[in-house]
Amino acid sequence: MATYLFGSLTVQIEQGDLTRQKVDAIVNAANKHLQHGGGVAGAIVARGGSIIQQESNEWVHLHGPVTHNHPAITGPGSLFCKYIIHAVGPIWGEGAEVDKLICTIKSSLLTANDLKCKSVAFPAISTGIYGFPVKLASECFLHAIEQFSKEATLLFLETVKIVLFDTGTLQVFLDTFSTGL
Ligand code: AR6
Repeated sequence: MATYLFGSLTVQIEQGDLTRQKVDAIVNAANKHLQHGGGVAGAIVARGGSIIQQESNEWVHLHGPVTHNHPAITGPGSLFCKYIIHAVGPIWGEGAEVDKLICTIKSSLLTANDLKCKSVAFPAISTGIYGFPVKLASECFLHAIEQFSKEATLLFLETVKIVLFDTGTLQVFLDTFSTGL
């Protein structure tokens, strides 16, 4: 695990499985209809239970499709967290992907803070099925976390974990956070 400080915010980057994280909130890499079929979303429902899909369906029924700047929130099912923040990253090729991914990450951080979470864990949103290049995504994470740590007032959040499934993605994120932008 590698640790980086952004003001009072600690960022931990490690290899692992998001669905096993003991944090206040995990962030899901969702689609806008919250149909959690594959990738990390499928893994979350497989481990946490179908109640997560049911609560997600209710959320979309009430609020409509999820946007980059307004993630959905559900309970954790049987996972070891208090909340799941369902964030929607951009699909590579749809346009303005960098701005959209930064927006997705910042809005998830804000949501975790609004929920008074002390810790939140992210996957590498958009870099799987959505095809976003990993290096550019790692730079978006760095940028979004830097901006959030400078802009946010009344910070409940203390720890941001970035949990990466494979060694290659882990190495790219470590390089980006070690050298800066
Ligand atoms: N823990 C941590 N990271 C994981 C895990 C896990 N258990 N499983 C996969 N990853 P993806 P996206 C990594 O495809 O690109 C879904 O169907 C994976 O290796 O989950 O935003 C949704 O419902 C990759 O690095 O998310 C949407 O339709 C990263 O998580 C769509 O995929 C993100 O990959 C979203 O695509």
